[in-house]
Amino acid sequence: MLDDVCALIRENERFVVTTHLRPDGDALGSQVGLGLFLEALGKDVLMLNSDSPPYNLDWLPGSEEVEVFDASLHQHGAIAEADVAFVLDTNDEERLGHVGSMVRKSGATKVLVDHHLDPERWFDLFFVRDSAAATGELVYEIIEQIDPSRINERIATAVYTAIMTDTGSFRYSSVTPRIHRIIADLLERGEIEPAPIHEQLFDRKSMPGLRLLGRMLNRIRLCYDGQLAYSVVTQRMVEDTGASWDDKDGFVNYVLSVEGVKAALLFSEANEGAKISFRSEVDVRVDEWARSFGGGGHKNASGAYVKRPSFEEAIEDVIDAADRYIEFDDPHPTGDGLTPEDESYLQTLMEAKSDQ
Ligand SMILES: [Mn+2]
Repeated sequence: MLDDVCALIRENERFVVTTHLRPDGDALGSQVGLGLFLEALGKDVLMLNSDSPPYNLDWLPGSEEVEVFDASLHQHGAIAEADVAFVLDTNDEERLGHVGSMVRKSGATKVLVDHHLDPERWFDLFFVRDSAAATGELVYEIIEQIDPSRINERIATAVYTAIMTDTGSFRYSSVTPRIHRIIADLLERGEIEPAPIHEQLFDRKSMPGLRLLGRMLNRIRLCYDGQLAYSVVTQRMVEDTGASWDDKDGFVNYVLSVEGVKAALLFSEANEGAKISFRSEVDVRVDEWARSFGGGGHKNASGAYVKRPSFEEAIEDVIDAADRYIEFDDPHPTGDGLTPEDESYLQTLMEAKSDQ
């Protein structure tokens, strides 16, 4: 697999590198890291996406080279003439937007570099490992095998960003000593520092986004004896605060951070039903639960889009199914009065009302 990918890179000249819609840090970092590396080897490279980079990644050096698909002659030509097309961080044609069908139909050798389960079968070559912490880890392995001395400041920053964002700043269960050795190598060879990268990514929040966060925090509910928490982002909340839907990225982690909570959900109001983020602590799985509602993802981080006549029905159905997929501990024996969980539950209910 890795050997085959490296042989393809050595033997070919024209490359297209693409990634998924609404690219996140791993998607864009992996794409730019691999794209710049190929350029450093003297290859002809087109980095092409259906979506432009989100505002929290627009600073990433090299991202200005990523073209947004516009159906131009030059882009059609580059795809038609490409020897190799790399698809990164998604294994699903639809998640590539308009670029997907063009790449799939092209005569290029199609290579999937990814860490998600159940890839579609239309690729010619698979460099896939679902235990990889990030697609960026796999990109590093390609670079490492071919010529790690090419790692410069821009390549290091891109691959660092990929791995850091997909590991929740190096804290998920996917983080191994090997990941830290990779990061050490990137810091050394690229002569980069972590602090400015973290500042660019995490310390540029907008006021409307923070107000939306406040509303969301007010609406956290606990159930299953305080072991499951959920909250909502509604159309109305987004409009009232002047935030954008992108601002809710990462909100679900606050819901999971409540003490005693094993699994957390964030429901975002959609036209028919809800978009749902599932998160869980290390020894609890949410992927099967998400899959049972037509979604998917990783063990501790999944998503689904549940269609129902109303937002509330979607919430109810998903919450009701929780104990089929999660083993909750027996409820603590309760004495007189409310448990702390009940009290905070009532508190949030009251606050939510007065906050309407
Ligand atoms: Mn990823």
